[in-house]
Amino acid sequence: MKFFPDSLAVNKGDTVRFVNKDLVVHDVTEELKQTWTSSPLSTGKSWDLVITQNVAYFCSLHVVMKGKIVVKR
Ligand SMILES: [Cu+2]
Repeated sequence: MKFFPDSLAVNKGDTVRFVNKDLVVHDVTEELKQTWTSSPLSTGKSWDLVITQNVAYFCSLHVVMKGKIVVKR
């Protein structure tokens, strides 16, 4: 019931893979305006995101689950 790690620094253009290792369904949704979402990911499913800018995200199914990715300078 949490993103781990919940903060990550990557290079611009890197792909981040979110893997659901929990027993319940989660998603990855852009936090500010919900401009994108992974759609629901069941156990064992993964979803890739190419990082072009800093992003804050959350799980729209469990809104306390939050994380962020920052682009290294
Ligand atoms: Cu969730």
